[in-house]
This record gives sequence, structure tokens and C-alpha cells, in this order.
Amino acid sequence: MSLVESVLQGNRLALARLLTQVENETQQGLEALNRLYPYTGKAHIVGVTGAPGTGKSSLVNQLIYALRHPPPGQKPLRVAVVAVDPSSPFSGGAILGDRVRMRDVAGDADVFIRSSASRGALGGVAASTANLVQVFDAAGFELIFIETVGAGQAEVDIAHLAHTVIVVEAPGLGDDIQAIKAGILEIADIIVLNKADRPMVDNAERALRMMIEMASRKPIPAAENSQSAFPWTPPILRTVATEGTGIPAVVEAIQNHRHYLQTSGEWERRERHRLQSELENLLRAALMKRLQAAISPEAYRRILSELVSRQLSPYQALEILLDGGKQ
Ligand SMILES: Nc1nc2c(ncn2[C@@H]2O[C@H](COP(=O)(O)OP(=O)(O)O)[C@@H](O)[C@H]2O)c(=O)[nH]1
Ligand SMILES: [Mg+2]
Repeated sequence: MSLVESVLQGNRLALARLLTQVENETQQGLEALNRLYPYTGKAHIVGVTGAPGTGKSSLVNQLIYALRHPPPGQKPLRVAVVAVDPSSPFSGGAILGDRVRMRDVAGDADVFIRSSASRGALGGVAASTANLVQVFDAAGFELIFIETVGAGQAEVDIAHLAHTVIVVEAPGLGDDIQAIKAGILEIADIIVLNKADRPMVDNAERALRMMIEMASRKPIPAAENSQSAFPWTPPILRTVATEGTGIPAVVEAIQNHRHYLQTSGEWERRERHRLQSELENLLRAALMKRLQAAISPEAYRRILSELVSRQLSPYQALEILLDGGKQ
């Protein structure tokens, strides 16, 4: 049986091996992605982002546990995690063992946690994360968390990668103001105010509420699909991830948001947007690679020097580069 078939049949060892192949972008890994693609599109992809130390990993641990042990009458979901944060505790075995809840899910065959340090040769971190998510989706994981640090462009990427974005904030990090600067609240579907056991939590919540109100007064961009016009207001939910406080409300918000997406037409819109952004990312990287292969480093340096010495304008330089560097 091929690796792909084994993965589709739920073989855990095959899954682990395939994830490595995909992460290393081997020929076998890339071919497997092509074969798995028709089986994707079922999972609910949930991004979890926020500054380092806000408690993202702790929160995800608690969410996994809750999703695996739902209230009576609800089906436990198969859950996967891609932790993109290179400093994530998921990547360190020792820290992993410290986590009480983690021990509870460690032997669970329907939970798979993968940390990703890959920069991705083609399309960077975003492409390599999307590839791992695709494998989990095809392998039948129903909910896939992507944990990333909200720094630089990462939080923008997560909005392109996920159906639902959870932004994790914590009081006293001085980042309430940074949140607006980074535009992180604009991508939030659910805001989790973690470390609610800390002082200043009321202040932090007030600041968050003010920012969301300010943001919602902005004109709402024209919806491509008129059905998607009915609004979703991101809830602010307090949690203490280390103790499991407030977790059921976050699970409920995730389920509500999925329901909102599916009944408003927004699911299809985000799905299209997600795949378009994935394709454009790959296209950009491939075209850049092709261009770099066509132009010698010497020619490139010469054009750059002429740009600096004002012999060429940026547009003239562009013309020459698109023409294969010939002058
Ligand atoms: N007091 C308190 N500490 C927390 C809470 N959640 C997480 N922590 C601690 O904050 C630190 C960072 O948590 P972690 O989940 O690794 O954050 P991440 O960097 O966002 O993934 C760890 O020492 C956690 O034990 C919480 O709700 N209250
Ligand atoms: Mg973490």
C-alpha cells in the first residue's frame, strides 16, 4: 500500500512520515499532496495568533481536551495542531510533559500535534503550513488549529490560512495598543482575553472593547455575496488557560462561528479567498525563482548598481529584468 493510501486509512505512522516528506518538500511529498488534494476541504481550520507568552499553546491544549471530551450527546472531534511558532512548547518534549492536559491527550489516536519550523523553499512559511494543513484535512481531522506568533506579517498570513481566527490577548503585556497598530484585531473572529486571573484584566477588556467599537464603526466593505452581509461581532472571552476556566465558551464560539460561516455564504467566500491566496503565494514564489534562474547574479548586480547611480530608473530596470537581463 502506498503512503498516501495508508494516510487515507488513518495510519498514524504513515501520517507522521508523510508530514515529514511534505515539510521537506521532497518529490514524494509533493506528489502525495496532489493525490490528497481531492480529499481536502472538509476540515474547519482555526488560526490562533497573538504575542508570545499570551498563552496560545496553553489555550490550544485546553481546547483539544474540551473537543475530545464534549458534553453528552456531542461527538468528539478529531483534532490536529500545526504550531508554527518555533518557540512553541509543542516542539519541546520536556515542556510538553509539564502540561497536565497534554498528558491527557498524549495517547489519544485522534489528536495529532505537529510543530513546523520549515521556512518552505517555495512560498515560505505560509505555503509549508498550508501543506501540512492539507495533509491533516485529507487524513480526516475535523478541526485543525494553526498556532502562530502575531508578529510582522504572520497575523496577516493566518487570516489567509484559516476559516476562523482567534486572537489571544493577555493583560499587562502593554500590547493593547500594539494590537491596533498591528491590525491584529481587524482579523479577529474571536478574541480571547487569557490570563484573566491577572490584575488589570478589566482595563485590558475595556481597551479591547473600545478598539472593536471603533473598528466596527468603519464602513463595512461591500460584500461579494449579499447573504454574507449579516454581521458577526467578535466576542471577547475571558479565560485562564492554565486552569481551564472559560474554555467551554471558547469552544462554543468556535462552533458558532463555523455555523455563521456556513449559513451566511461566508464559508465559500473564505474558502475561495484562502485558496486564491495560496495559489498566488506559490505563483509569486515560482515566478521569482524562474526570474532568478534566468538572470545571472552579475547582471542583476550591474542593473542594481545602475539603478543606484541613476543610469536606470526602477521601471527601466524592471523592463530589462523582465527581458532576461539583456541590455
Ligand atoms: N497566570 C496565568 N498564566 C498563564 C495562563 N495561560 C498561560 N499561562 C502561562 O504563560 C506562559 C506562556 O504560555 P504559553 O501557552 O506557552 O504561551 P504562548 O507563547 O502564547 O504559546 C506559560 O508559563 C503559561 O503557564 C493564564 O491564564 N494565567
Ligand atoms: Mg506557543
